[in-house]
Parts: sequence; structure tokens; C-alpha cells
Amino acid sequence: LVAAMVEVEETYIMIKPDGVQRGLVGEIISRFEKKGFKLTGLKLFQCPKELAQEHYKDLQSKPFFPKLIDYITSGPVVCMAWEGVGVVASARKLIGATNPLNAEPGTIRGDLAVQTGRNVVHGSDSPENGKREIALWFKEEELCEWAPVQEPWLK
Ligand code: 3AN
Repeated sequence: LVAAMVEVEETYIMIKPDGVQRGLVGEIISRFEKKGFKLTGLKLFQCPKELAQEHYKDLQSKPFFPKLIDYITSGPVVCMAWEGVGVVASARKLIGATNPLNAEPGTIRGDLAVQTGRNVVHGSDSPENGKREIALWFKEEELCEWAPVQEPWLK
């Protein structure tokens, strides 16, 4: 048996303003929970312009950059930190292709979105960016390190 060379990673997942407006928050969180990843940070947040610009700084030169910043700051977003083995690439698979019309059915964008400029959710594209983005969007005290316990929550 060959051990998988994948490590415990962290990723930054964000439900964009259209996801919040359309009432898709629960649906989107469920997909990551059911997959088996661990939620370590969660908040509803109105993103200031400067933060959106910093988050998307690699896209600064793109023609759609101003529209992207307007979109991300147009209403509250749900910021999440998720942890797990291989979570960065796996979350990208759960999310689906950037253009929702190319996203496979069964993925979040494939099932729930139509336009690239309204693609409901963001996921970090590398473990390095996962760490960078979590540090950018969360204060240290907003993140929780926790381990599952055996407590019979439901009797
Ligand atoms: P992904 O979100 O799948 O990682 P990126 O990093 O290439 O894709 O793009 C970041 C965000 O920029 C996308 N989620 C989308 O909102 C926006 N975006 C990317 N390409 C376009 C485009 N051609 N037109 C409008 N918005 C775009």
C-alpha cells in the first residue's frame, strides 16, 4: 500500500455576495462539511475595497479587475477557513471551473452558477495562498483549533 503524499492543509473559501444574496450559504457550507473537511473559521463580513484589492492583487492588470472589486464589495461575503488532507485541491474540485458553464454538474459552480463574474464562491489555488488568504481575512483570535471528541451529542 502506497501512502498518499498529501498533507494536512488549510484553504480560504469565500461565499461571494451573489451566494449570500441567493440564499446559498447553507448549501455551500454543507458541501465542504459533508466531504469531511474541518471548519476552523467562519464569519459574515462586508469587505472593504482595499482588502478586495489586496486579495485579488495578482489580477490587478486584468480588464475585469474594477468590476471584480465592485462585485466582491457589493454586499456581505461569508469567509471560511477549512482544514484537511489535500483540502486545497479537493476544494477546487468541489467548486468547479472558473466559468460555471464549463463546471461539471455536481460541482458548486456547475450546479448553482452561470456567469464567471457571478460564480458564487472562491477557493485558494495553492497551500501557500491558503495560508496567505486566511491571514488576510481573519484575525488570529477568530480562528479555532479544535479536535473531534467522542461526546454523545445526540442521545
Ligand atoms: P478562480 O476563482 O476559479 O480561482 P481566478 O483566480 O482566475 O479563478 O479568478 C478570480 C475571480 O475573478 C473569479 N472567481 C471571477 O470572479 C473573476 N474572473 C476571472 N476571470 C474573469 C473574466 N474573464 N471575467 C470576469 N471575471 C473574471
